[in-house]
Amino acid sequence: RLLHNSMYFLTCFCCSHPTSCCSVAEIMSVLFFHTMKYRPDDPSNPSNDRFILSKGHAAPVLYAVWAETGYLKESELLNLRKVDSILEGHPVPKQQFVDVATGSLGQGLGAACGMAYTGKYFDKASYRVFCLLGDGEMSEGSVWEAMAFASYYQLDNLVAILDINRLGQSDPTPLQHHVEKYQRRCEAFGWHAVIVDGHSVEELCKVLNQPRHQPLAIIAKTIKGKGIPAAEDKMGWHGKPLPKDMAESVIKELQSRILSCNKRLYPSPPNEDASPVSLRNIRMPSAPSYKAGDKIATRKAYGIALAKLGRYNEHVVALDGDTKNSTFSELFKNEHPNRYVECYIAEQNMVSVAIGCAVRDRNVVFASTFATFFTRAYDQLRMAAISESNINLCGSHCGVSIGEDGPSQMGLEDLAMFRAIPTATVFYPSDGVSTEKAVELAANTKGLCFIRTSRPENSIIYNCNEDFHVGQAKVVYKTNDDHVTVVGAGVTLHEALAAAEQLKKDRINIRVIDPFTIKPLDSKTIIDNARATRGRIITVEDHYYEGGLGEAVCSAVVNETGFTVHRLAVSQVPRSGKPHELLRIFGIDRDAIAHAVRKVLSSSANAK
Ligand SMILES: Cc1ncc(C[n+]2csc(CCOP(=O)(O)OP(=O)(O)O)c2C)c(N)n1
Ligand SMILES: *[C@@H]1O[C@H](CO)[C@@H](O)[C@H](O)[C@H]1NC(C)=O
Ligand SMILES: *[C@@H]1O[C@H](CO)[C@@H](O)[C@H](O)[C@H]1NC(C)=O
Repeated sequence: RLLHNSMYFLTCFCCSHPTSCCSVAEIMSVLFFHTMKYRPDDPSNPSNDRFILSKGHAAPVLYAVWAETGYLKESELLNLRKVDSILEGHPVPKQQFVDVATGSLGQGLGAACGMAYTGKYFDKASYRVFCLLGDGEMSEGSVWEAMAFASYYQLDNLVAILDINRLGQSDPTPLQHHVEKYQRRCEAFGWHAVIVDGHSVEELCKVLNQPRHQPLAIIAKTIKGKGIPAAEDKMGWHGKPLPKDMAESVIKELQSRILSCNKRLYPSPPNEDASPVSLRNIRMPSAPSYKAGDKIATRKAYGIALAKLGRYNEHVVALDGDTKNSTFSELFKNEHPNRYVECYIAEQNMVSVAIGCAVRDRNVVFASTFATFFTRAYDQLRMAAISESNINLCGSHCGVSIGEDGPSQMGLEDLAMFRAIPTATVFYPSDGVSTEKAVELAANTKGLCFIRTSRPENSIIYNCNEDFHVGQAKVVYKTNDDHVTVVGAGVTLHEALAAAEQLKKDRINIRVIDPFTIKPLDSKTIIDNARATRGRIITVEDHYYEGGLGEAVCSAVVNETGFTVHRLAVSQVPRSGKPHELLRIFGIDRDAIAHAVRKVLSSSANAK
């Protein structure tokens, strides 16, 4: 029967990764028709065992097994990679049997960890999580971050199958067929590791039946291109379709063997012990309780808000990477220790675990670290968008305003990074009230949400009953006769307000806008208000020039005639110092804003 399903993926040979599929034909057959418990007619059933194809380029073999289960029509396989087919070149969640997109190698096991953690500790259900990895992929550090996480949290419901087929794309893998070296590495990371012949159905069945007390690594020695005589264990065939005559002879050989086998296998159903979860309407039961004039850092307001959200919504979970007493996710942990996952200093894995925890709508996930450390997980964030994930990320310590710790700790590219993600919403709250609203909105907003928080304490500027919406800016300071519109966020909004007071003494009035979300940006409020100031806009941000608030505003007003946007941002790699010194040196403090306002006004006076 397994040969029969091999034939299905042979039908996909026209244009994909045949040799990468051939090495795992027996592994896939055993997993899907012997080991895993699931409902083939309901691939996303919460009680099903989970499968993640970390080596996503072997997608055709995944599609082949789902055709073999009857879920996919065999004829659909012939549409592989066509623009109107769901069968894309790599797995994506538009296929109901796919939880997370794969194809950027090294990320599947981290997501599998999030799913296994959820199964064991949140759902307390019996489903298992199986993840198939390539040996070339084992060079990715993120794989080993996940290995460490799985053993630390004793994820005995997690099985990693390593397809040791010796070859990568352009070269043999560093360890080639030295399976014992893989075994020692896995054991050193706290896994139970077993070497098997990956083409022996019996050996695979036996090892998968063993009782488990640790995460299990099955180190499967395989042959890349197995079953295609001319390509077996040979360089030069990765990702290449077979020539027609070669494909035909391989198919013929398989068909002759299939004729002698007419037994059909069916997977066993799961134990129905993962209950459905509703993540709709994750609400705060009461308004924020800040007093006008109180001072609080938005990072702290984040922790307070998250703990509060968790108090009333049992499916809210928080992750952090050993920065919880800086990001203030610690406040959540103190109140809800069973729903806090310490991911330690492994930000790539933290994002993958977050994605895994959020699949099948099991949890509302918030993961936090310094904004700048999300840069090293950008590939994971990009894949989160492709995975249609709804995770929420909070990045604290944005900008030069963190002060003394210096540039290695300052988030200065994070707005650019998150703005570029198509499914992302970017919150940049400026006080405690708006931070609490951002947390509540993020929990209910589809796609990726990023909340940018700051270290300095700033005054509460909003009334606790103020209503906030995604894409709705606030005019926080105005008169009937304003000359310039200033757009600032976080610390620079407070600097803009101070500049407004300064300028008022010289009878220069400015309008100050808080965008609240940088993406989507409230173009209408900005344009309408800037019209009242003759199209004069100044943006000021604690971020590098490229890709931040200023560029967002520029693209919003690009079609307005007579508008000018003057941008203030950080133009060089900063240094240590006191926050107010750094804001001054890098030209984004109240004096710099007041100076820019005067300059804009004098140049427009000269132009007359
Ligand atoms: C992060 C990343 N880097 C590079 C690639 C390009 N790539 C696709 S498959 C492949 C080789 C994979 O080798 P291995 O993991 O051993 O899988 P095999 O095809 O041998 O089963 C490479 C380099 C990728 N998809 N992702
Ligand atoms: C975090 O907690 C540790 C351990 O208590 C402490 O040493 C450290 O100073 C704290 N860091 C911050 C930023 O408060
Ligand atoms: C600017 O105008 C072009 C052409 O009409 C339009 O396609 C585009 O969406 C406009 N951009 C903005 C930001 O309004």
